[in-house]
Amino acid sequence: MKIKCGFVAIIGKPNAGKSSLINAIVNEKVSIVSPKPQTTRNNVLGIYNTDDCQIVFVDTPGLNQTHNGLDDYMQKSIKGAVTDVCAVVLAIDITKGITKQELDLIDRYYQNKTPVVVALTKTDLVDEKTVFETLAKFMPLSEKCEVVPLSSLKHRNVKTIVEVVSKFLPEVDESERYFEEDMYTDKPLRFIVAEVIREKALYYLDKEIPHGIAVSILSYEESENIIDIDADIVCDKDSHKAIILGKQGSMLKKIGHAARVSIQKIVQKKVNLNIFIKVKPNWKNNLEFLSSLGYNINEI
Ligand SMILES: Nc1nc2c(ncn2[C@@H]2O[C@H](COP(=O)(O)OP(=O)(O)OP(=O)(O)O)[C@@H](O)[C@H]2O)c(=O)[nH]1
Ligand SMILES: [Mg+2]
Repeated sequence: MKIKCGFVAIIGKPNAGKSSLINAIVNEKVSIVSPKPQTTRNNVLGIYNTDDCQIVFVDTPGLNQTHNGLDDYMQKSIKGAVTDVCAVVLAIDITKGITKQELDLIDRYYQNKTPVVVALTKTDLVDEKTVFETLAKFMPLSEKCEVVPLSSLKHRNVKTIVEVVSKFLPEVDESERYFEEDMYTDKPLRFIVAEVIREKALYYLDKEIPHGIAVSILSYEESENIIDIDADIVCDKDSHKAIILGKQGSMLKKIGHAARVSIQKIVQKKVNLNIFIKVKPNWKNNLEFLSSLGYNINEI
């Protein structure tokens, strides 16, 4: 039997709603989400499987300028993601409007003959009039891209974007699926667990601190009824360590509790989670440490 099969990259500005969209498409938490920009740090796959199609969506870090080893890696991840894809989904937050950078990107992909589908995200935050007005702005671009207004939060039009994207996939023999049909991501659970801890830290911490942390899983032991996990939150400075810990450990407790609840939902098992805080100055430029986090620097 023939099926539609291929890779599709999801790109866009930080905070545009890319990770929320990939999670909504595969109906699983494959990529973490937070109100702070630059949440996603590496390419994460969300694999959409049906009997007659397999679409491998690639979530990417937000488009941004580079400053250090980690930023550089994040931007290279985007470039890596858009080579050899059947189509690109460009996520644009409808509450923010369209920028020149986004229009230029659409042009560039059009010239490269890479199909672009614009996902106008977060439509639940605006009224219908704004949706129509924004759609009207895309009318002159109808040759260059298709546009789907949607809400990942309300699961509105998520199916539609999958249908639109699937038009651009080649038909291949069923045996040529890239992944087994029951796989919905390429990342091991260990990685997702580390990311969920980072997600909660991003949620509770303010200012520059969330962007200065990494999460490293020290041990992950699964028995019949429980999973024991030890993890480090790694930060740059002693002053940050004090903030992450909070008064009498209150901040760390909040992060740990929220992470445990969320991890239990994902693994469907009781979880015992111990989090420690470590100071590792300049870790963002430490390539060996970045590799140990699962950011596969050499693969890009
Ligand atoms: N109301 C509403 N909020 C949304 C929707 N999609 C995403 N958000 C919110 O927008 C914020 C950013 O979402 P993410 O999915 O993390 O955005 P992203 O593009 O992956 O961000 P980076 O990884 O930082 O580039 C979060 O607070 C989400 O809850 C939506 O459909 N409706
Ligand atoms: Mg993201």
